Amino acid sequence: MPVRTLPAKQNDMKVALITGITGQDGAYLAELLLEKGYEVHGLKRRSSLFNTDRIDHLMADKHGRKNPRLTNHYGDLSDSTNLIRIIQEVQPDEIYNLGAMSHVKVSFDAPEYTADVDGVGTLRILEAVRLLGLAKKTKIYQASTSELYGLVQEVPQSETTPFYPRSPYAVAKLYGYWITVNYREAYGMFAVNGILFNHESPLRGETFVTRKITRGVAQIVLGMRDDISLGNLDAKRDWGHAKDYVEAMWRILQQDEPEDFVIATGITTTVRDFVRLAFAEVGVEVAFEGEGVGEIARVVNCSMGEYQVATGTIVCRVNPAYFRPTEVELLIGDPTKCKAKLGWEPKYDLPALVKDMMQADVELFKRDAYLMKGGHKVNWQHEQHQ
Ligand code: NDP
Ligand code: GDR
Repeated sequence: MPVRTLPAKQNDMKVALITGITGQDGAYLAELLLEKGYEVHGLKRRSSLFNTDRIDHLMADKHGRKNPRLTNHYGDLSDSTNLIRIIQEVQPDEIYNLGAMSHVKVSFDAPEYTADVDGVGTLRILEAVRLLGLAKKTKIYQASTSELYGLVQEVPQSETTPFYPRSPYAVAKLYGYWITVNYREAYGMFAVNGILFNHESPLRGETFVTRKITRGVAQIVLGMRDDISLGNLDAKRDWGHAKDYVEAMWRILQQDEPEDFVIATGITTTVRDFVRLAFAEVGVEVAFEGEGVGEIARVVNCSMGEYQVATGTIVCRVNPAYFRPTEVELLIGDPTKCKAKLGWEPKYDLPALVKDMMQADVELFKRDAYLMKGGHKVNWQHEQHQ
């Protein structure tokens, strides 16, 4: 008899399909659903390199035995027949549509692809469920975004705030939002939007600003690089922890009635202050001087013996290459509804999030710093930051 580390499928076990399972949220959500006893299926893109780093620990146990409750299927949100086949095979009770070209700045470079995957991709999921006769069985969560609010109409932003998207990404997600509402109203489907404000973690993609900062700060204090270059330091975001936000996604689908929810902390912070907090986490105090493209941050004090960066060193510069053609300046969400109806409360505040990310990135780069000191080359230098 093979030894199983996880129980075999039970008759009452819920089945979930996650698009975007290899992304930040997909990985945390898969972990959460497995803990809750679900059978989990993921939509995974074919890639020329391994792309399951974030979920490898869930796919097999330490002896290499496959997790019988987690199955990945090759597919793509641009491919209707593939989605129909997978949904037919899996017969999911819940679909979490997290797959997307999720980088706002990149969407200006690839607007048509972004519209296809983030906008029409949502339609493909909804239509597959309808065509397969699963409209009454399958609940669908659509990963909507605070980017829908775009140009400020009112603050804090709530479920009733008008949208004014400011990027091809946000316009594509606007379609995803409304087609989800439309299928709910037209066909009585349990199809809902979570309008999530920015959420981050040690698993965050390297080109989003928080992770770019925590990686850069870790590399600076480990002596691997001199500085980091960023774009708009004045942008304000309502940042939470991805672990808390996937819990909210799940709660949204456990409601009796299908409704859309804003998920946010209600606190907003500038990119500049995120930089200050990240350096402070490793005992380095920085001060900003200058303005616009001439703005820099210098080290004014180091309080931890372990990480010394010379006072006066410039550690952050502004590079207009990271500016966006149209920017979203201020996001601050109103979590009143999600707290009242979902009973959702984030466990992480911003300092706890920064601590988690900084600790992970310092640990991640210690080995590379050691190799560099020994004269070896490491491969982070050619990373493209967006
Ligand atoms: P990530 O960029 O980390 O993950 C995106 C996922 O989508 C990856 O698994 C990626 O696959 C997959 N994907 C990309 N293109 C396709 C495609 N054509 N077909 C199928 N899958 C595809 O994003 P997050 O985890 O941060 O976000 C999850 C979702 O939530 C996204 O839809 C995002 O737009 C939305 N969102 C995110 C917020 C945030 O702050 N994180 C806030 C609000 C909304 P691969 O690994 O192969 O690239
Ligand atoms: P955002 O996240 O666009 O809000 O979208 P990102 O971290 O990319 O940018 C946040 C803010 O920081 C400013 N910024 C920089 N951004 C990046 N990436 N790189 C830089 O060097 C830099 N310097 C300053 C940006 O201009 C912006 O104002 C994220 C994604 O996860 C979306 O998928 C999701 O929908 C929204 O959050 C909510």
